[in-house]
Amino acid sequence: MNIQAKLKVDARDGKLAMAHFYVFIVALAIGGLAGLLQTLVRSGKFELPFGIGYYQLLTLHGVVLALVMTTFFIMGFLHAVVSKTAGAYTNRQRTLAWIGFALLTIGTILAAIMILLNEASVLYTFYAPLQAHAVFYIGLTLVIVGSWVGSAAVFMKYGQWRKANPGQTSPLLTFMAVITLMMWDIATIGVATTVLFQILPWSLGLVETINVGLSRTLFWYFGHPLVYFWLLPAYMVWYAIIPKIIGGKIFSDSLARLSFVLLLFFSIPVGIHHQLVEPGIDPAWKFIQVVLTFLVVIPSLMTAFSLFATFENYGRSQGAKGLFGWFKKLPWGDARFTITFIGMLGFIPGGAGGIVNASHQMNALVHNTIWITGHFHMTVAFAVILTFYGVAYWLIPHLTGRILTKKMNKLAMIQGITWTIGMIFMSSSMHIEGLLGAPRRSAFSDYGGAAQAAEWIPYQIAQAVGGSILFISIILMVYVFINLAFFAPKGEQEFPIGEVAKGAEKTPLVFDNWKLWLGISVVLIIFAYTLPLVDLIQNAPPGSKGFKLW
Ligand code: HAS
Ligand code: CU
Repeated sequence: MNIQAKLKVDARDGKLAMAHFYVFIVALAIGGLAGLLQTLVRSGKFELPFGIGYYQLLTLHGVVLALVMTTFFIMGFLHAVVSKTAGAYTNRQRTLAWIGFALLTIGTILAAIMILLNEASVLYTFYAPLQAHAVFYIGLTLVIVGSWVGSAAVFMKYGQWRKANPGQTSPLLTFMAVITLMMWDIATIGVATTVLFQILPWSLGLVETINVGLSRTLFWYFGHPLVYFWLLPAYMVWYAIIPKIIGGKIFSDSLARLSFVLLLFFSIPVGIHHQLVEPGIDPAWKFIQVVLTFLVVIPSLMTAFSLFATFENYGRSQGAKGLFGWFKKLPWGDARFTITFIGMLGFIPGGAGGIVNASHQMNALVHNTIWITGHFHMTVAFAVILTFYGVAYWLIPHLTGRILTKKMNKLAMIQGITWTIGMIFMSSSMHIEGLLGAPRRSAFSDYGGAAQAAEWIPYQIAQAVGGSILFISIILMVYVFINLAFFAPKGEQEFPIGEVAKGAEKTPLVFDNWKLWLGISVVLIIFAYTLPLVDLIQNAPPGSKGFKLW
């Protein structure tokens, strides 16, 4: 075992990470409740009390879960991982990280207030010409700026490590954290640009109209890499932490790094695959970005390959025989493993659905239907979140100096399994209902008794059943979280970090060559976006005034 693996995360950095996780769990509870109520409304059997609007609730659900819960978990996780693998933060780095946390929190509160006041029922996608109160946009901008400040702490730590260890390859998890945040920082420039230069002046009333096509394109320039900002931390766990939990080895350090570098290249110049049915973008650019989208699938296939190799190598080292004998040797009783593994499994249909979405002709069938909602629940709310739960079960006790007891491990297992059942119910019915033509982002309606709409109802009821099971799972999660944070017995919970298989190749130093990686990323972005943006500005139709449809 290397020395680092024995070290605990520095106590002060541990507090920093825990602060993020407290917000994570509150966000999960609030956002989950909103989700439950939505599925109940859409079942047609329930009406919201106290004049709460369906779209207000949907905005709360989307913002609180997709933006707030994920960002807080990810920033907390990355700080913990970097402090653990590259060494404790300096005071300056830690102060920066805390400022980042404060900005995230203030921004979240501002946005939440505007949603609760029903001034911002615009769904989570800042989608012009729907227009929210300016304070909502200011709040979300602070969330982004907060993540920038937090990422500065990570970059500084990485730079310090490089200086202290010349000629050495950086720790794998720190390297992955740097790529994740680099991608995020480049991506958020898009949404920051539309918010600062278009949406804010327009929502403040300084200008009358907005260039909708341009704003949406800048939004999706960010919106696609946003989903990889959720996925990459899960990949960090799959590549570098799960091997240790099962007692195996990382299949290849270089392959893991290469797939992260490819994700940096191809995550950003693909946002137009969300706009395949929008006017104003030349079909040639849609085609090019779809090709790039298929390239971003490759590192995920590499990930699948590498995970299978890790599992199989481990099983065979334990004497497994035959094609799938290794499967039986995996530690199925360990919630840290099993829950995460189910997440990986869910990513197979989740990713396959993404490939359907990205295929132009099929996109025409599924776009704006609830199939898409099914897709992103399968990816982020299933694969990614199950992985985050799996992390919470060892990281929270590690940071609070407690342990995951057998009893809590069992509860954690039930939590993961209820989540799985709930999500399978909900997400598969969404997929099927979408193929039957049911729209996304809409409250219950029988569409004047239309026969087609009647076909959707059984699936909507199945979604409500799934939503209810998911909510039970959230209650269990909150319970286990509180136990691990405050009540579990004191002890030392391991921070599992995998080692590379013996005899594997030495990682080439080129992986720490950021000029090269950033250079290629920027060239790809300029290639994929310059002409579409120029076109959207020069040939824009008259701008749109703001709409408040709620
Ligand atoms: Fe997506 C829409 C295309 C991945 C999330 N996506 C969305 C939206 C969200 C989202 C939130 O091209 C909706 C946004 C909105 O509000 O409008 N998506 C893709 C493609 C991928 C993809 C090509 N999406 C994700 C991930 C997400 C996510 C990841 C969140 C975390 N998506 C689209 C498109 C749209 C879209 C279009 C727009 C649709 C429209 O019209 O609006 C790919 O990256 C997927 C690649 C993944 C794979 C799977 C690899 C499998 C692995 C697991 C291995 C398991 C093992 C264990 C080893 C090819 C790595 C197995 C063991 C055994 C024993 C079997
Ligand atoms: Cu996308």
